[in-house]
Amino acid sequence: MQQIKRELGPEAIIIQSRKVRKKGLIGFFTPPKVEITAAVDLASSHSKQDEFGAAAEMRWQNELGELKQMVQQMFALQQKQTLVDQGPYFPYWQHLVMQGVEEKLAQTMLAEIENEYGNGETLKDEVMKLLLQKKIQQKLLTEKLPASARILVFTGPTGVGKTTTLAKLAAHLALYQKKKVGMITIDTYRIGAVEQLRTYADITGMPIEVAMTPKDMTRALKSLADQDIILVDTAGRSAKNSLQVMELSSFLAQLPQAEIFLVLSATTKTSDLYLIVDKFRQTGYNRLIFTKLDETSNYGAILNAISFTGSPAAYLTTGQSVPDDIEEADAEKIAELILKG
Ligand SMILES: Nc1nc2c(ncn2[C@@H]2O[C@H](COP(=O)(O)OP(=O)(O)OP(=O)(O)O)[C@@H](O)[C@H]2O)c(=O)[nH]1
Ligand SMILES: [Mg+2]
Repeated sequence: MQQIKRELGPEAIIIQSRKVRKKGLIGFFTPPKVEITAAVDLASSHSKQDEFGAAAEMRWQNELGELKQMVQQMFALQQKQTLVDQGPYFPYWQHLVMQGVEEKLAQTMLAEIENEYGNGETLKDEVMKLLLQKKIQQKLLTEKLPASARILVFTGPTGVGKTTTLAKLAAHLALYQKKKVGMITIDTYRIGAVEQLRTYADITGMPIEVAMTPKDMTRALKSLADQDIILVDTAGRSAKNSLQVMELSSFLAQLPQAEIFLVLSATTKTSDLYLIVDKFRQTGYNRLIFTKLDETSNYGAILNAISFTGSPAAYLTTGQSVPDDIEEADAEKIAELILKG
């Protein structure tokens, strides 16, 4: 059988075998021989080989894919382990994560520092702190309001401090920049919302308009035409209610030139912030405001939201007091907060 397979290949089959003796007397004294007839079905052997080849190739490709994935996972794990579990930068990573900075972002920042400045040596603690401060600052986009800004809209989830922040900013613009400030509210949804803003308007003597519909917005804007700057308050919308967010977006479509703030609370957990910033994207917000910094000691969510959206932060608010508890967003200060906790 081995001889047949050697000569004809693994597909060979035995068709016939028989014992043969040499003819004549001598045949009785010598052992019988075996005569084998073997054949190969070339057609079926080829197609089988093709099948075998295709299946083998697929198996190879699968195995190769699995192997590639394994190598990638091992590489990622190794990177994480050297950096996080065993590496000298573990305490920094741990601190950032405790501050609410997303694990991956913390890891990226430390890896970037190591690549940029490490030269294969462990960086000293003082140097590391400075570099980390710089790195966080780099990721924290902040942007002041352009001088040309005329219509400012405050959007965001419920209860984050939109109306309060609007009132704080209105007072600042009027007091320190001597601007003529007008207010519009489209929050006719919540009982007392109009009154809340009207109270601020009355105290500061600013004109206020209420817009019930997107069309009404044009009228409200016209009646405030002689104001330098107009602040628009909107109803808090749940990121999980698509209809509410769409309705708000159609209102804002009437204000193509507006600066749209997405107001976020620094106390909101990162996974919820991601949902909010994604859902509100259709409103066209171009700046973020973080409120209630006084109510948390974890400032990582601010960094996460900025780096996730790529939108800069314009203001931070640090308490309920109108108009005092508001400041322009400063990357250096936020980075310090994240580092000091
Ligand atoms: N601690 C703290 N409280 C704040 C801050 N900003 C606003 N608040 C409070 O948060 C609560 C809600 O504020 P609002 O301004 O009414 O919030 P809103 O986003 O307009 O709420 P809705 O219009 O209902 O969606 C109020 O009690 C504010 O005083 C802040 O920076 N720190
Ligand atoms: Mg409000």
